[in-house]
Amino acid sequence: MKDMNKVVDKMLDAYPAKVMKNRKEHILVKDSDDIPKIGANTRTIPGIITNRGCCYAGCKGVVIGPIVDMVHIVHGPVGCSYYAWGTRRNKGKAKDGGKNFLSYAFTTDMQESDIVFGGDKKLAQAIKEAVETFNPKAISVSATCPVGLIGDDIQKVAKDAEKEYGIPVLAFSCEGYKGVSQSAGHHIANNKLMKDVIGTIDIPKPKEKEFTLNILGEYNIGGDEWEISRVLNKIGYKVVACMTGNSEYEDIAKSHNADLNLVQCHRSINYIAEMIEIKYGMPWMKVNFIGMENMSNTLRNIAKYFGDEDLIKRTEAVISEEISEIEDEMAYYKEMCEGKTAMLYVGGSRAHHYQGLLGEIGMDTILAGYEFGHRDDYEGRDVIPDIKLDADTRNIEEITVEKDEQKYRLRIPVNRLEELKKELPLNQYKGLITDMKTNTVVIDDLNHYETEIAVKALKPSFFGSGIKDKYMIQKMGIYSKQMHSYDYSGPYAGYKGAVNFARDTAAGIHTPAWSYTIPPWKKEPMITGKVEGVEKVC
Ligand code: CFN
Ligand code: HCA
Repeated sequence: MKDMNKVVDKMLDAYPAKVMKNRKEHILVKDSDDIPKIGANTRTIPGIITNRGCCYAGCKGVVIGPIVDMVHIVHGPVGCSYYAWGTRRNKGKAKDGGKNFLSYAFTTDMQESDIVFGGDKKLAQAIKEAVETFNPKAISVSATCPVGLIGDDIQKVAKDAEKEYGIPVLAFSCEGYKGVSQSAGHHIANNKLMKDVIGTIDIPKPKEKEFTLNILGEYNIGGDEWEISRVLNKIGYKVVACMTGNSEYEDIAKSHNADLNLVQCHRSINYIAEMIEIKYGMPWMKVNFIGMENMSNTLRNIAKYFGDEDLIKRTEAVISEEISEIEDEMAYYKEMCEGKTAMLYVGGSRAHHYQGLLGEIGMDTILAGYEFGHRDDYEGRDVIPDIKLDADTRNIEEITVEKDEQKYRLRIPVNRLEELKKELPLNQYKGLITDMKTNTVVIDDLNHYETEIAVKALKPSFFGSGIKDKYMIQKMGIYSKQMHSYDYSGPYAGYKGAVNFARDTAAGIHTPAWSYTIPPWKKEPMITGKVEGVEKVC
Protein backbone atom coordinates (compact mmCIF):
# COMPACT_ATOMS: atom_id res chain seq x y z
CA MET A 1 0.00 0.00 0.00
CA LYS A 2 1.33 3.40 -0.99
CA ASP A 3 2.20 5.72 1.87
CA MET A 4 -0.02 8.70 1.09
CA ASN A 5 1.81 10.92 3.55
CA LYS A 6 4.97 10.52 1.48
CA VAL A 7 3.09 11.57 -1.67
CA VAL A 8 1.78 14.65 0.10
CA ASP A 9 5.25 15.47 1.48
CA LYS A 10 6.63 15.29 -2.03
CA MET A 11 3.99 17.77 -3.22
CA LEU A 12 4.75 20.22 -0.46
CA ASP A 13 8.48 19.78 -0.65
CA ALA A 14 9.01 22.05 -3.65
CA TYR A 15 7.14 25.02 -2.20
CA PRO A 16 8.73 28.02 -0.52
CA ALA A 17 7.97 28.03 3.23
CA LYS A 18 5.04 30.47 3.07
CA VAL A 19 3.34 28.64 0.22
CA MET A 20 3.95 25.29 1.91
CA LYS A 21 2.30 26.53 5.10
CA ASN A 22 -0.73 27.69 3.12
CA ARG A 23 -1.10 24.59 0.93
CA LYS A 24 -0.60 22.24 3.88
CA GLU A 25 -3.94 23.36 5.30
CA HIS A 26 -5.71 22.36 2.08
CA ILE A 27 -4.26 18.87 1.81
CA LEU A 28 -4.92 15.94 4.10
CA VAL A 29 -4.58 12.21 4.29
CA LYS A 30 -7.64 10.51 5.67
CA ASP A 31 -6.12 8.01 8.07
CA SER A 32 -9.01 7.28 10.44
CA ASP A 33 -12.76 7.65 10.67
CA ASP A 34 -12.38 11.08 12.24
CA ILE A 35 -13.29 14.03 10.07
CA PRO A 36 -10.30 16.34 10.08
CA LYS A 37 -10.57 20.07 9.38
CA ILE A 38 -9.54 21.27 5.96
CA GLY A 39 -8.72 24.72 4.62
CA ALA A 40 -11.26 25.66 1.95
CA ASN A 41 -12.91 28.65 0.25
CA THR A 42 -9.83 30.83 0.64
CA ARG A 43 -7.94 32.86 -1.94
CA THR A 44 -5.71 30.95 -4.35
CA ILE A 45 -2.03 31.84 -4.05
CA PRO A 46 -1.12 34.13 -6.97
CA GLY A 47 1.00 32.36 -9.57
CA ILE A 48 -0.41 28.92 -8.87
CA ILE A 49 -2.20 27.36 -11.83
CA THR A 50 -5.64 26.85 -10.31
CA ASN A 51 -8.58 25.24 -12.07
CA ARG A 52 -11.07 27.60 -10.46
CA GLY A 53 -13.40 29.92 -12.34
CA CYS A 54 -14.77 33.32 -11.36
CA CYS A 55 -17.82 34.85 -9.69
CA TYR A 56 -19.42 35.65 -13.07
CA ALA A 57 -19.00 31.97 -14.09
CA GLY A 58 -20.78 30.88 -10.92
CA CYS A 59 -23.66 33.33 -11.33
CA LYS A 60 -24.29 33.57 -15.05
CA GLY A 61 -22.64 30.38 -16.26
CA VAL A 62 -23.89 28.09 -13.53
CA VAL A 63 -27.08 29.25 -11.82
CA ILE A 64 -28.79 31.81 -14.07
CA GLY A 65 -27.71 30.72 -17.56
CA PRO A 66 -29.68 27.42 -17.66
CA ILE A 67 -33.12 29.11 -17.30
CA VAL A 68 -34.41 28.36 -20.78
CA ASP A 69 -36.87 31.11 -21.65
CA MET A 70 -34.92 34.12 -20.41
CA VAL A 71 -32.56 36.16 -22.53
CA HIS A 72 -29.29 36.23 -20.60
CA ILE A 73 -27.31 39.34 -21.49
CA VAL A 74 -23.65 39.51 -20.53
CA HIS A 75 -22.55 43.08 -19.97
CA GLY A 76 -18.87 42.98 -20.78
CA PRO A 77 -16.26 41.99 -23.33
CA VAL A 78 -17.30 39.36 -25.84
CA GLY A 79 -14.79 36.84 -24.51
CA CYS A 80 -16.62 36.53 -21.18
CA SER A 81 -19.86 35.85 -23.01
CA TYR A 82 -18.21 33.33 -25.29
CA TYR A 83 -16.69 31.55 -22.26
CA ALA A 84 -20.13 30.85 -20.79
CA TRP A 85 -21.71 29.85 -24.09
CA GLY A 86 -22.61 26.19 -24.40
CA THR A 87 -19.45 24.59 -22.99
CA ARG A 88 -21.18 23.52 -19.78
CA ARG A 89 -23.69 21.47 -21.75
CA ASN A 90 -26.67 22.50 -19.60
CA LYS A 91 -29.42 21.29 -21.86
CA GLY A 92 -32.95 22.61 -22.12
CA LYS A 93 -36.12 22.31 -24.16
CA ALA A 94 -38.90 24.78 -24.69
CA LYS A 95 -42.15 23.69 -23.05
CA ASP A 96 -45.42 23.77 -25.01
CA GLY A 97 -45.72 27.21 -26.52
CA GLY A 98 -42.62 28.32 -24.63
CA LYS A 99 -39.26 29.60 -25.82
CA ASN A 100 -35.72 28.41 -25.45
CA PHE A 101 -32.82 30.84 -25.87
CA LEU A 102 -30.04 28.55 -24.58
CA SER A 103 -28.25 28.33 -27.90
CA TYR A 104 -27.78 32.11 -28.11
CA ALA A 105 -24.97 34.19 -26.63
CA PHE A 106 -26.11 37.74 -25.87
CA THR A 107 -23.48 40.34 -25.06
CA THR A 108 -22.96 44.09 -25.05
CA ASP A 109 -19.50 43.45 -26.51
CA MET A 110 -17.84 46.18 -24.45
CA GLN A 111 -15.11 48.14 -26.18
CA GLU A 112 -12.45 50.59 -25.01
CA SER A 113 -14.71 53.55 -25.63
CA ASP A 114 -17.35 52.04 -23.32
CA ILE A 115 -14.73 51.70 -20.63
CA VAL A 116 -13.89 55.38 -21.00
CA PHE A 117 -17.40 56.82 -21.46
CA GLY A 118 -19.45 54.18 -19.63
CA GLY A 119 -21.43 51.23 -20.95
CA ASP A 120 -24.90 51.92 -19.46
CA LYS A 121 -26.39 53.20 -22.71
CA LYS A 122 -25.12 50.22 -24.63
CA LEU A 123 -26.70 47.92 -22.05
CA ALA A 124 -30.04 49.75 -22.25
CA GLN A 125 -29.91 49.41 -26.04
CA ALA A 126 -29.09 45.68 -25.78
CA ILE A 127 -32.12 45.12 -23.54
CA LYS A 128 -34.32 47.07 -25.98
CA GLU A 129 -33.11 44.95 -28.91
CA ALA A 130 -33.60 41.73 -26.93
CA VAL A 131 -37.20 42.68 -26.10
CA GLU A 132 -38.00 43.75 -29.65
CA THR A 133 -36.38 40.78 -31.35
CA PHE A 134 -37.08 37.92 -28.96
CA ASN A 135 -39.92 39.01 -26.71
CA PRO A 136 -38.70 36.91 -23.76
CA LYS A 137 -40.56 36.23 -20.48
CA ALA A 138 -37.70 37.83 -18.57
CA ILE A 139 -34.14 39.06 -19.02
CA SER A 140 -31.01 38.68 -16.95
CA VAL A 141 -28.04 41.02 -17.03
CA SER A 142 -24.74 39.74 -15.67
CA ALA A 143 -21.83 42.03 -14.93
CA THR A 144 -18.25 41.09 -15.82
CA CYS A 145 -15.10 42.57 -14.21
CA PRO A 146 -14.85 45.89 -16.11
CA VAL A 147 -18.44 46.83 -15.28
CA GLY A 148 -17.72 47.06 -11.57
CA LEU A 149 -14.40 48.77 -12.18
CA ILE A 150 -15.90 51.61 -14.21
CA GLY A 151 -19.06 51.78 -12.11
CA ASP A 152 -21.83 51.16 -14.66
CA ASP A 153 -25.08 51.09 -12.69
CA ILE A 154 -26.64 47.93 -14.10
CA GLN A 155 -29.25 47.81 -11.34
CA LYS A 156 -30.66 51.17 -12.44
CA VAL A 157 -30.60 50.25 -16.13
CA ALA A 158 -32.48 47.05 -15.28
CA LYS A 159 -35.07 48.86 -13.16
CA ASP A 160 -35.74 51.42 -15.89
CA ALA A 161 -36.07 48.65 -18.49
CA GLU A 162 -38.48 46.75 -16.27
CA LYS A 163 -40.72 49.82 -16.10
CA GLU A 164 -40.47 50.45 -19.81
CA TYR A 165 -41.06 46.91 -21.11
CA GLY A 166 -43.14 45.42 -18.31
CA ILE A 167 -41.11 42.25 -17.92
CA PRO A 168 -38.71 41.26 -15.13
CA VAL A 169 -35.14 42.36 -15.81
CA LEU A 170 -32.82 40.86 -13.21
CA ALA A 171 -29.43 42.50 -12.84
CA PHE A 172 -26.65 40.48 -11.23
CA SER A 173 -23.66 42.41 -9.95
CA CYS A 174 -21.47 39.33 -10.25
CA GLU A 175 -18.22 40.87 -11.44
CA GLY A 176 -15.66 38.11 -11.93
CA TYR A 177 -13.24 39.34 -9.31
CA LYS A 178 -15.75 39.16 -6.44
CA GLY A 179 -15.01 36.47 -3.88
CA VAL A 180 -12.42 33.76 -4.38
CA SER A 181 -14.10 31.48 -6.93
CA GLN A 182 -17.39 30.64 -8.66
CA SER A 183 -18.92 30.22 -5.22
CA ALA A 184 -19.59 33.94 -4.66
CA GLY A 185 -21.53 33.95 -7.93
CA HIS A 186 -23.78 31.12 -6.76
CA HIS A 187 -24.63 33.14 -3.68
CA ILE A 188 -25.41 36.32 -5.63
CA ALA A 189 -27.65 34.36 -8.02
CA ASN A 190 -29.43 32.55 -5.16
CA ASN A 191 -30.16 35.79 -3.35
CA LYS A 192 -31.77 37.48 -6.32
CA LEU A 193 -33.83 34.45 -7.37
CA MET A 194 -35.13 34.28 -3.84
CA LYS A 195 -35.79 37.99 -3.51
CA ASP A 196 -37.34 38.70 -6.90
CA VAL A 197 -38.56 35.45 -8.48
CA ILE A 198 -39.45 32.62 -6.08
CA GLY A 199 -42.89 33.16 -4.59
CA THR A 200 -44.12 35.63 -7.21
CA ILE A 201 -46.66 33.25 -8.80
CA ASP A 202 -49.02 31.19 -6.68
CA ILE A 203 -50.53 27.94 -7.89
CA PRO A 204 -53.51 26.24 -6.24
CA LYS A 205 -52.75 23.94 -3.33
CA PRO A 206 -51.86 20.43 -4.54
CA LYS A 207 -54.75 18.01 -4.73
CA GLU A 208 -55.01 15.11 -2.30
CA LYS A 209 -52.23 12.63 -2.98
CA GLU A 210 -50.30 14.88 -5.29
CA PHE A 211 -46.66 14.78 -4.31
CA THR A 212 -44.78 17.78 -5.58
CA LEU A 213 -41.05 18.35 -5.61
CA ASN A 214 -38.43 20.85 -6.63
CA ILE A 215 -35.00 19.63 -7.62
CA LEU A 216 -32.37 22.10 -6.50
CA GLY A 217 -28.73 22.16 -7.62
CA GLU A 218 -29.40 20.16 -10.78
CA TYR A 219 -28.47 21.83 -14.07
CA ASN A 220 -29.35 19.19 -16.65
CA ILE A 221 -25.77 18.72 -17.77
CA GLY A 222 -25.79 16.19 -20.60
CA GLY A 223 -29.52 15.64 -19.92
CA ASP A 224 -29.24 14.51 -16.27
CA GLU A 225 -32.47 16.22 -15.22
CA TRP A 226 -34.44 14.52 -17.97
CA GLU A 227 -33.34 11.14 -16.71
CA ILE A 228 -34.00 12.01 -13.05
CA SER A 229 -37.46 13.40 -13.82
CA ARG A 230 -38.31 10.38 -15.97
CA VAL A 231 -37.92 8.15 -12.93
CA LEU A 232 -39.60 10.56 -10.51
CA ASN A 233 -42.59 10.91 -12.85
CA LYS A 234 -42.80 7.16 -13.24
CA ILE A 235 -43.18 6.82 -9.48
CA GLY A 236 -45.84 9.53 -9.47
CA TYR A 237 -44.14 12.74 -8.40
CA LYS A 238 -44.69 16.07 -10.03
CA VAL A 239 -41.58 18.21 -10.44
CA VAL A 240 -42.57 21.87 -10.13
CA ALA A 241 -39.15 23.37 -10.82
CA CYS A 242 -35.63 22.19 -11.35
CA MET A 243 -33.26 24.90 -10.26
CA THR A 244 -32.11 25.79 -12.62
CA GLY A 245 -31.63 23.06 -15.24
CA ASN A 246 -34.23 23.03 -17.98
CA SER A 247 -36.57 25.30 -16.04
CA GLU A 248 -38.61 28.21 -17.24
CA TYR A 249 -38.79 31.50 -15.37
CA GLU A 250 -42.33 30.81 -14.20
CA ASP A 251 -41.49 27.34 -12.88
CA ILE A 252 -39.05 29.01 -10.50
CA ALA A 253 -41.58 31.71 -9.61
CA LYS A 254 -44.00 28.95 -8.55
CA SER A 255 -41.51 26.70 -6.79
CA HIS A 256 -42.48 27.80 -3.26
CA ASN A 257 -45.75 25.91 -3.76
CA ALA A 258 -44.11 22.46 -3.90
CA ASP A 259 -44.02 20.05 -0.95
CA LEU A 260 -40.32 19.27 -0.68
CA ASN A 261 -37.01 20.59 -1.98
CA LEU A 262 -34.47 17.98 -3.05
CA VAL A 263 -30.92 19.27 -2.97
CA GLN A 264 -28.51 17.60 -5.39
CA CYS A 265 -25.64 20.11 -5.48
CA HIS A 266 -25.50 21.53 -1.99
CA ARG A 267 -22.69 23.95 -2.77
CA SER A 268 -24.40 25.99 -5.44
CA ILE A 269 -27.90 26.27 -4.02
CA ASN A 270 -27.99 25.60 -0.28
CA TYR A 271 -28.81 29.28 0.22
CA ILE A 272 -32.12 29.02 -1.65
CA ALA A 273 -32.99 25.75 0.10
CA GLU A 274 -32.42 27.40 3.46
CA MET A 275 -34.29 30.59 2.61
CA ILE A 276 -37.30 28.70 1.21
CA GLU A 277 -37.51 26.71 4.41
CA ILE A 278 -37.42 29.85 6.52
CA LYS A 279 -39.89 31.79 4.41
CA TYR A 280 -42.26 29.07 3.26
CA GLY A 281 -41.73 26.21 5.72
CA MET A 282 -40.67 23.73 3.04
CA PRO A 283 -37.89 21.43 4.30
CA TRP A 284 -35.01 20.36 2.09
CA MET A 285 -33.51 16.93 1.76
CA LYS A 286 -30.02 16.10 0.53
CA VAL A 287 -30.19 13.67 -2.36
CA ASN A 288 -27.72 12.00 -4.69
CA PHE A 289 -28.96 10.81 -8.07
CA ILE A 290 -25.55 9.49 -9.14
CA GLY A 291 -25.06 5.73 -8.99
CA MET A 292 -27.57 2.90 -8.60
CA GLU A 293 -27.44 2.64 -4.84
CA ASN A 294 -27.50 6.38 -4.24
CA MET A 295 -30.40 6.74 -6.65
CA SER A 296 -32.37 3.96 -4.95
CA ASN A 297 -31.67 5.33 -1.46
CA THR A 298 -32.72 8.77 -2.60
CA LEU A 299 -36.02 7.47 -4.02
CA ARG A 300 -36.69 5.52 -0.83
CA ASN A 301 -35.97 8.59 1.30
CA ILE A 302 -38.36 10.76 -0.70
CA ALA A 303 -41.13 8.17 -0.38
CA LYS A 304 -40.47 7.88 3.34
CA TYR A 305 -40.75 11.62 3.72
CA PHE A 306 -44.28 11.58 2.35
CA GLY A 307 -45.05 8.34 4.20
CA ASP A 308 -47.71 7.24 1.71
CA GLU A 309 -48.08 3.45 1.42
CA ASP A 310 -48.86 3.43 -2.33
CA LEU A 311 -45.95 5.70 -3.03
CA ILE A 312 -43.58 3.46 -1.07
CA LYS A 313 -44.81 0.41 -3.00
CA ARG A 314 -44.51 2.12 -6.37
CA THR A 315 -41.00 3.28 -5.45
CA GLU A 316 -39.88 -0.29 -4.76
CA ALA A 317 -41.46 -1.51 -8.00
CA VAL A 318 -39.75 1.18 -10.08
CA ILE A 319 -36.39 0.55 -8.40
CA SER A 320 -36.48 -3.18 -9.19
CA GLU A 321 -37.66 -2.59 -12.73
CA GLU A 322 -34.96 -0.02 -13.46
CA ILE A 323 -32.19 -2.06 -11.87
CA SER A 324 -33.16 -5.25 -13.65
CA GLU A 325 -32.82 -3.41 -16.96
CA ILE A 326 -29.23 -2.39 -16.34
CA GLU A 327 -27.64 -4.87 -13.95
CA ASP A 328 -26.17 -7.21 -16.58
CA GLU A 329 -24.53 -4.39 -18.46
CA MET A 330 -23.23 -2.85 -15.23
CA ALA A 331 -21.76 -6.22 -14.21
CA TYR A 332 -19.97 -6.45 -17.57
CA TYR A 333 -18.33 -3.02 -17.13
CA LYS A 334 -17.52 -3.84 -13.54
CA GLU A 335 -15.51 -6.82 -14.72
CA MET A 336 -13.54 -4.48 -16.98
CA CYS A 337 -12.88 -1.87 -14.28
CA GLU A 338 -12.62 -3.95 -11.08
CA GLY A 339 -9.61 -3.11 -8.93
CA LYS A 340 -8.70 0.07 -10.80
CA THR A 341 -8.27 3.37 -9.02
CA ALA A 342 -9.72 6.82 -9.60
CA MET A 343 -8.99 10.43 -8.77
CA LEU A 344 -11.71 13.08 -8.81
CA TYR A 345 -11.17 16.77 -8.89
CA VAL A 346 -14.30 18.73 -9.77
CA GLY A 347 -16.04 21.96 -8.70
CA GLY A 348 -18.02 21.75 -5.49
CA SER A 349 -19.99 18.51 -5.38
CA ARG A 350 -19.23 15.99 -8.10
CA ALA A 351 -15.97 14.81 -6.54
CA HIS A 352 -18.24 13.47 -3.81
CA HIS A 353 -21.30 12.40 -5.79
CA TYR A 354 -19.45 10.12 -8.22
CA GLN A 355 -17.57 8.01 -5.69
CA GLY A 356 -20.49 5.62 -5.17
CA LEU A 357 -20.92 5.04 -8.89
CA LEU A 358 -17.20 4.42 -9.34
CA GLY A 359 -17.44 1.93 -6.47
CA GLU A 360 -20.25 0.13 -8.29
CA ILE A 361 -17.90 -0.61 -11.17
CA GLY A 362 -15.21 -1.76 -8.78
CA MET A 363 -13.11 1.39 -8.63
CA ASP A 364 -11.81 3.04 -5.48
CA THR A 365 -11.34 6.80 -5.32
CA ILE A 366 -7.90 7.35 -3.85
CA LEU A 367 -7.72 11.14 -4.19
CA ALA A 368 -10.52 13.70 -4.35
CA GLY A 369 -11.02 17.41 -3.98
CA TYR A 370 -13.11 20.43 -4.81
CA GLU A 371 -12.18 23.57 -6.68
CA PHE A 372 -14.27 25.82 -4.48
CA GLY A 373 -16.17 23.68 -1.92
CA HIS A 374 -16.59 25.19 1.52
CA ARG A 375 -15.69 23.40 4.71
CA ASP A 376 -19.22 22.02 5.09
CA ASP A 377 -18.96 20.35 1.67
CA TYR A 378 -15.88 18.50 2.94
CA GLU A 379 -16.69 17.97 6.60
CA GLY A 380 -20.48 17.82 6.43
CA ARG A 381 -23.07 19.83 8.29
CA ASP A 382 -25.35 18.71 11.06
CA VAL A 383 -29.07 19.13 11.20
CA ILE A 384 -29.87 22.79 11.46
CA PRO A 385 -31.61 23.27 14.82
CA ASP A 386 -35.36 23.48 14.53
CA ILE A 387 -37.31 26.60 14.96
CA LYS A 388 -38.32 26.40 18.59
CA LEU A 389 -42.05 26.60 19.07
CA ASP A 390 -44.29 26.79 22.09
CA ALA A 391 -45.68 23.42 23.12
CA ASP A 392 -49.24 24.35 22.16
CA THR A 393 -48.32 25.19 18.59
CA ARG A 394 -46.82 21.78 17.91
CA ASN A 395 -48.88 19.26 15.96
CA ILE A 396 -50.74 21.94 14.05
CA GLU A 397 -50.52 21.42 10.30
CA GLU A 398 -50.38 24.91 8.89
CA ILE A 399 -49.42 27.75 11.12
CA THR A 400 -47.51 30.92 10.77
CA VAL A 401 -45.20 31.88 13.56
CA GLU A 402 -43.03 34.90 13.95
CA LYS A 403 -39.46 34.47 15.00
CA ASP A 404 -36.63 36.94 14.69
CA GLU A 405 -38.93 39.02 12.48
CA GLN A 406 -39.18 36.13 10.02
CA LYS A 407 -42.41 34.35 9.24
CA TYR A 408 -42.31 30.59 9.26
CA ARG A 409 -45.08 28.62 7.70
CA LEU A 410 -45.05 24.99 8.69
CA ARG A 411 -46.32 22.40 6.25
CA ILE A 412 -45.92 19.30 8.31
CA PRO A 413 -46.26 18.99 12.05
CA VAL A 414 -43.06 19.93 13.78
CA ASN A 415 -42.84 16.74 15.79
CA ARG A 416 -43.15 14.60 12.65
CA LEU A 417 -40.41 16.66 11.00
CA GLU A 418 -38.22 16.20 14.05
CA GLU A 419 -38.69 12.43 13.90
CA LEU A 420 -37.95 12.36 10.17
CA LYS A 421 -34.78 14.36 10.66
CA LYS A 422 -33.40 11.47 12.72
CA GLU A 423 -33.89 9.03 9.84
CA LEU A 424 -33.59 11.10 6.68
CA PRO A 425 -30.99 13.57 5.39
CA LEU A 426 -33.28 16.52 6.02
CA ASN A 427 -31.45 19.83 6.38
CA GLN A 428 -28.15 18.04 6.76
CA TYR A 429 -25.29 16.92 4.60
CA LYS A 430 -22.56 14.31 4.98
CA GLY A 431 -19.45 15.83 3.47
CA LEU A 432 -16.95 14.34 1.04
CA ILE A 433 -14.41 13.35 3.68
CA THR A 434 -17.00 11.28 5.56
CA ASP A 435 -17.50 8.93 2.64
CA MET A 436 -13.86 8.47 1.68
CA LYS A 437 -11.97 5.36 2.70
CA THR A 438 -8.90 5.51 4.91
CA ASN A 439 -5.51 6.01 3.26
CA THR A 440 -6.93 8.39 0.70
CA VAL A 441 -5.97 11.99 -0.05
CA VAL A 442 -8.26 15.02 0.02
CA ILE A 443 -7.01 18.18 -1.69
CA ASP A 444 -8.73 21.53 -1.92
CA ASP A 445 -8.02 23.85 -4.88
CA LEU A 446 -5.65 21.30 -6.41
CA ASN A 447 -3.24 22.85 -8.87
CA HIS A 448 -1.46 21.50 -11.92
CA TYR A 449 1.83 20.96 -10.15
CA GLU A 450 0.22 18.90 -7.38
CA THR A 451 -1.83 16.98 -9.95
CA GLU A 452 1.35 15.99 -11.73
CA ILE A 453 3.00 14.74 -8.53
CA ALA A 454 -0.11 12.78 -7.50
CA VAL A 455 -0.58 11.17 -10.92
CA LYS A 456 3.08 10.21 -11.22
CA ALA A 457 3.15 8.70 -7.74
CA LEU A 458 -0.22 6.93 -7.70
CA LYS A 459 -0.86 6.22 -11.40
CA PRO A 460 -4.65 6.03 -11.30
CA SER A 461 -6.60 4.50 -14.19
CA PHE A 462 -9.13 7.32 -14.27
CA PHE A 463 -8.98 11.02 -13.49
CA GLY A 464 -12.30 12.90 -13.38
CA SER A 465 -11.32 16.49 -14.13
CA GLY A 466 -12.16 19.61 -16.12
CA ILE A 467 -10.99 21.13 -19.38
CA LYS A 468 -8.01 22.87 -17.81
CA ASP A 469 -6.34 19.74 -16.47
CA LYS A 470 -7.74 16.99 -18.70
CA TYR A 471 -5.07 17.12 -21.39
CA MET A 472 -2.05 17.50 -19.11
CA ILE A 473 -3.26 14.30 -17.42
CA GLN A 474 -3.84 12.46 -20.69
CA LYS A 475 -0.36 13.47 -21.84
CA MET A 476 0.85 11.47 -18.85
CA GLY A 477 -0.90 8.41 -20.32
CA ILE A 478 -3.83 8.44 -17.89
CA TYR A 479 -7.44 8.45 -19.05
CA SER A 480 -9.10 11.70 -18.03
CA LYS A 481 -12.80 12.37 -18.36
CA GLN A 482 -14.34 15.81 -18.02
CA MET A 483 -16.72 15.46 -15.12
CA HIS A 484 -18.17 18.95 -15.71
CA SER A 485 -19.43 18.46 -19.26
CA TYR A 486 -19.11 14.63 -19.49
CA ASP A 487 -17.04 15.40 -22.60
CA TYR A 488 -19.71 14.84 -25.26
CA SER A 489 -21.70 12.21 -23.41
CA GLY A 490 -24.40 11.83 -20.77
CA PRO A 491 -26.75 11.69 -19.08
CA TYR A 492 -24.85 10.16 -16.16
CA ALA A 493 -27.53 10.58 -13.48
CA GLY A 494 -30.05 7.92 -12.50
CA TYR A 495 -30.06 4.30 -13.58
CA LYS A 496 -29.69 4.73 -17.31
CA GLY A 497 -27.08 7.40 -16.66
CA ALA A 498 -25.09 4.97 -14.52
CA VAL A 499 -24.75 2.61 -17.49
CA ASN A 500 -23.66 5.45 -19.76
CA PHE A 501 -20.96 6.42 -17.27
CA ALA A 502 -19.83 2.82 -16.78
CA ARG A 503 -19.65 2.24 -20.55
CA ASP A 504 -17.69 5.45 -21.20
CA THR A 505 -15.31 4.78 -18.32
CA ALA A 506 -14.62 1.16 -19.29
CA ALA A 507 -14.01 2.22 -22.90
CA GLY A 508 -11.82 5.14 -21.84
CA ILE A 509 -9.64 3.07 -19.58
CA HIS A 510 -9.23 0.23 -22.07
CA THR A 511 -8.61 2.23 -25.21
CA PRO A 512 -5.31 1.12 -26.76
CA ALA A 513 -4.38 4.81 -27.12
CA TRP A 514 -2.67 4.76 -23.71
CA SER A 515 -0.15 2.18 -24.89
CA TYR A 516 1.00 4.65 -27.58
CA THR A 517 1.45 7.46 -25.11
CA ILE A 518 4.80 7.53 -23.41
CA PRO A 519 4.53 9.52 -20.20
CA PRO A 520 7.16 12.24 -19.82
CA TRP A 521 8.86 10.54 -16.90
CA LYS A 522 9.71 7.59 -19.13
CA LYS A 523 11.37 9.57 -21.91
CA GLU A 524 12.64 12.88 -20.56
CA PRO A 525 15.87 13.26 -18.64
CA MET A 526 15.32 14.40 -15.09
CA ILE A 527 16.13 18.05 -14.58
CA THR A 528 18.73 18.56 -11.94
CA GLY A 529 19.75 21.80 -10.37
CA LYS A 530 21.41 23.20 -7.33
CA VAL A 531 19.38 24.89 -4.60
CA GLU A 532 21.53 26.54 -1.98
CA GLY A 533 24.24 23.99 -2.42
CA VAL A 534 21.86 21.04 -2.13
CA GLU A 535 21.47 18.70 -5.09
CA LYS A 536 17.79 18.90 -6.04
CA VAL A 537 16.12 16.50 -8.43
CA CYS A 538 12.82 17.56 -9.98
S1 CFN B 1 -23.03 21.60 -12.86
FE1 CFN B 1 -22.53 21.97 -10.77
S2 CFN B 1 -22.57 20.32 -9.39
S3 CFN B 1 -23.29 23.69 -9.69
FE2 CFN B 1 -21.15 23.70 -9.51
S4 CFN B 1 -20.68 22.68 -7.66
FE3 CFN B 1 -19.58 23.94 -11.46
S5 CFN B 1 -20.22 24.14 -13.49
MO1 CFN B 1 -18.44 22.74 -13.48
S6 CFN B 1 -19.48 20.78 -13.22
FE4 CFN B 1 -19.06 21.50 -11.25
FE5 CFN B 1 -20.63 21.24 -9.29
FE6 CFN B 1 -22.69 22.17 -8.23
FE7 CFN B 1 -20.94 22.24 -12.72
S7 CFN B 1 -18.89 20.00 -9.55
S8 CFN B 1 -17.61 23.11 -11.44
S9 CFN B 1 -20.08 25.56 -10.12
N1 CFN B 1 -20.63 22.41 -10.81
C1 HCA C 1 -17.09 27.26 -14.69
C2 HCA C 1 -17.85 26.28 -15.55
C3 HCA C 1 -17.27 24.89 -15.53
C4 HCA C 1 -15.92 24.83 -16.19
C5 HCA C 1 -15.54 23.44 -16.53
C6 HCA C 1 -14.10 23.08 -16.71
C7 HCA C 1 -18.27 23.97 -16.25
O1 HCA C 1 -17.13 27.14 -13.48
O2 HCA C 1 -16.45 28.13 -15.19
O3 HCA C 1 -13.20 23.71 -16.17
O4 HCA C 1 -13.89 22.10 -17.40
O5 HCA C 1 -18.69 23.00 -15.70
O6 HCA C 1 -18.56 24.25 -17.41
O7 HCA C 1 -17.15 24.44 -14.19
